[in-house]
Amino acid sequence: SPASSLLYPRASESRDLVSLDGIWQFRVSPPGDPNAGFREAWYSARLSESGTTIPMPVPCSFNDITADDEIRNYIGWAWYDRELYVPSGWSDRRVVLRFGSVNYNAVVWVNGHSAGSHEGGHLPFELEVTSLLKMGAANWLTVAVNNTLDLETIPQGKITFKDDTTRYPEGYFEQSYNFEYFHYAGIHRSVQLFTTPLAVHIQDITITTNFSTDSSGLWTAYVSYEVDVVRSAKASARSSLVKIRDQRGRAVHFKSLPLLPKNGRIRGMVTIPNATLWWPVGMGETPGFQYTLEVVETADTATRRGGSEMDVYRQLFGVRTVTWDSDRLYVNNRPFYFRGFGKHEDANIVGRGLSLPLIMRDINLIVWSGANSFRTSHYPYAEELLDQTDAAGIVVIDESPAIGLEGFGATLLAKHKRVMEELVARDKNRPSVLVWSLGNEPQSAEEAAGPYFKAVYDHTRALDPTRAITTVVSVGADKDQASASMDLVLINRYFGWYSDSGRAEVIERQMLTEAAAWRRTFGKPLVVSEYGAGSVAGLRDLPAFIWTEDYQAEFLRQYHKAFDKLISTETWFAGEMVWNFADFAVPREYIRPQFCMKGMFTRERKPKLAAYVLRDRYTRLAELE
Ligand code: GCB
Repeated sequence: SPASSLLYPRASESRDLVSLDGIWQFRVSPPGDPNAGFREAWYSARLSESGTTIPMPVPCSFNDITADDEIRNYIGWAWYDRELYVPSGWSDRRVVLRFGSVNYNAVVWVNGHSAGSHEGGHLPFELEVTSLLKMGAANWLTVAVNNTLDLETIPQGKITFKDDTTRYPEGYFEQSYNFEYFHYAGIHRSVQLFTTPLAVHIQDITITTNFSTDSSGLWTAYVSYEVDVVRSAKASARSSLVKIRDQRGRAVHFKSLPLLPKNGRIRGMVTIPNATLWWPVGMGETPGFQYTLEVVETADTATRRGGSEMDVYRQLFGVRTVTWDSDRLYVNNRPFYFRGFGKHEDANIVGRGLSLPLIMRDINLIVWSGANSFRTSHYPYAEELLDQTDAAGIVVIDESPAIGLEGFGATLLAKHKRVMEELVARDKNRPSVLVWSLGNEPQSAEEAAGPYFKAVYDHTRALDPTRAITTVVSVGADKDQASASMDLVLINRYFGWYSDSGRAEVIERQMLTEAAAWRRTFGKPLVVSEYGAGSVAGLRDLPAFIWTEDYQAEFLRQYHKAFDKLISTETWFAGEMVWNFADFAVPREYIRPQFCMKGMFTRERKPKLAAYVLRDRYTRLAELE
């Protein structure tokens, strides 16, 4: 199954990488005829031959690029295509087409031939296209993207047809969502072609780590690895090497492995004496320290050239452990307190599209604020961002796109399990990911939510025994059916905003009462994963008034009073994450003015007053560590 292999596409001496990012051609389906492209086989030639196209950047959301309301709010099949050439030297290579993320459904053709499809935004997929590409000639690549959400997609949405033709045009429908952020769509992350040798390739690598310490305080690391190797029918194994390199590229370990006669999994364990551990920022002298596991697989070929072929892949990893008990989460046996953010992938113009400048700006602002963590609310974020959290020692709660779930039927469960497989396959080697979040704010008071979340938990636990698992909830402790199966309890609370709006004076008491109730009910570590108030940047008042920067700052201070009490009196209060890092786009609605204004930073990443309040607190908490 494709989910078992999602190694990041990395060039090496045996692997070429070609980016297909750039300006593609684009068209949405004609109004009222969503299947026109399939019926008329738009993929059988260049898209521009079956109708008008417009240029569209990839990676990017298509919504905010044009001045056209129809494209901003488009729901249905949107079509992309581009031309591409392949180096002639690729004729004896295996070629894989990889999409970092397409939201939501993607169907792909190469030169008019079906190459495969994928359901679900925010996670990568690979299609082997070796036999579909023409070397030394123009090729064209067509992608049909459908962003329609219903009760059997993850996340869910609803389509309501407005049948009253005295009030709505023929065929008019409304897409609604089980979530409160703008439903950006399109080819959101990079599209790449990469090659491997034909005779042999490294399909997957899984690394887990442990360590011991001796009387002189030196660490010995134990690095376990599994390498999935695939050889072509006629090839035979010649050699299999594993090296571990430190950050300066020095080989600290070298091992020649026994040869596998057949395709399959090679397992091994190596010891690194005097090892350097991976620590979260603020917790050790080496935040974000990583090693590289280098795998070299060589096979004798029976091809016309004879000889042998070699595949090389380099996988970063950190040496660290994650454990938990009924009080806290521990990194390398030391208790970890989350001081973090809820975030979004969201920015002007690019929407949810990959933006490296934005990623670096956000990482720098997170570090500036003194935070040590964030949650990928409400879907998996770009791998390029997680490369930076690994390297900087910023802890990640890695959330699936399962937000606002309801119904909890068998089809949804199967898809949810599949999403967790893809997420774990993609991020399992990342040291910064300490927790899997199965989803955010499901209708977890429904009876069916109990067995449903237990099933998703068990499935995820079997995929990865090494990380904590949670589901972020918003119903009351007396009603919630999900948290009983989780390792950590994460709750979202909006005292002083959605209840007692604008009344900061009741926040502290309510937060303390609430925290105690969750502890009493579940006896597990508790993290407040959302609390936040909207503010319009520049709107000020004294005394503070709802929607001003002053109220947002005061609102935070009141929560912080409660958190400080919990920190000093309770062993089980495990962290706080403010909602939200930055203002972000929301659907068409009247309670928020185009954006959720709860950011510490504006959507342009300029600080509001609250950013300084938070920074003072997080830096102080960091100093106490
Ligand atoms: C929540 C949701 C988050 C929203 C936030 C809000 O509880 O988890 O997605 O953006 O509230 O601002 O309403």
